[in-house]
Amino acid sequence: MRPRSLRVFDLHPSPSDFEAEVVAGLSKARKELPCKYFYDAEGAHLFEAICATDEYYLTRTELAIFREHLPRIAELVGPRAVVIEPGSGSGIKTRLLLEALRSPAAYVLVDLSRAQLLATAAETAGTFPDLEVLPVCADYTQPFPLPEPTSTSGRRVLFYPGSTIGNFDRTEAEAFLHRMGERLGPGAAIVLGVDLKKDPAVLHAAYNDAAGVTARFNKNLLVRIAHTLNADIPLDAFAHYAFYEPREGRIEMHLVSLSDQTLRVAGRDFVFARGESIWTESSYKYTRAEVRAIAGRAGFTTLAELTDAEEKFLVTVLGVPE
Ligand code: AVI
Repeated sequence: MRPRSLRVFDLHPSPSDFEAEVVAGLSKARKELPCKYFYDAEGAHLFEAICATDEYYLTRTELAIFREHLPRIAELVGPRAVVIEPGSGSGIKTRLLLEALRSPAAYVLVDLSRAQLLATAAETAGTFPDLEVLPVCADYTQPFPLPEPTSTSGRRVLFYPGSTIGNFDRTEAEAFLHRMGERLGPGAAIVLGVDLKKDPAVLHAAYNDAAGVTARFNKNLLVRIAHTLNADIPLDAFAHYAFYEPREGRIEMHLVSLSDQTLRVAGRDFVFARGESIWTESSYKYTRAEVRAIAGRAGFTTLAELTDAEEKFLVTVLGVPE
């Protein structure tokens, strides 16, 4: 059967958003950059490489949970589901979910990177010819349209794996879940992957892999700024620095300036003292009880909590009460 043609919903996120957010972030007293900008083509490739490192247990642990528990998830979700995935996500996890569900009606994928979005959409449409694939090019942290499938459909299911929720701070994570619950409506579900709190040494290693892939991923943000915003940034003048902060329950990732230096970015000068950092990402870790509590406050009931034997990672299925 021939795949259907793709209906693309394009909100035209513009390059000037990137420039404005980089300038705003570097202008702060404590410099920071939004982690959503890691994922240009090279960043997406480096992230895939991180997922394959021995130290970054998150991806393979979550995949193993999915492989073991997908029949249960499919039963909870029911037939003719509309699967909505914010962010590019790992193709493997989405494919496993779509294969496990009973006659899913549609797949709505939302991503900032148009090229990546269209490539994933075309690939999914080729693999699942009966599925309506509805790509939305937008920043999903902002309001975006939720296209309706043309055929009759069942539950709306937000698929948010990979502990991407951890890249929001705790207040933002709760607000995001709350907003999504309201958008999706009564009866909808969320399949959410969350990294759990554990031995800090294990967490530390996951963000400081021996081969230096995470360091390259972090520094790639500077490469992107250099290319896109016409800046001259000496990469060896910054160090990758990631550590676990147990009181906040988060990994903090920084780029630390190794000298006094001034960077000219988008026609402006940004002065760095030696040792000054740009905070590039937080990855919050949760206990099972914290996930349940945040989900409850956001208006969800917990339908299932699925973990690996060592409780490294949690996949929770949440429902919006009817
Ligand atoms: C996408 N996100 C959940 C990853 C994380 O673990 O926070 C991104 C990442 N950063 C460093 N390594 C992986």
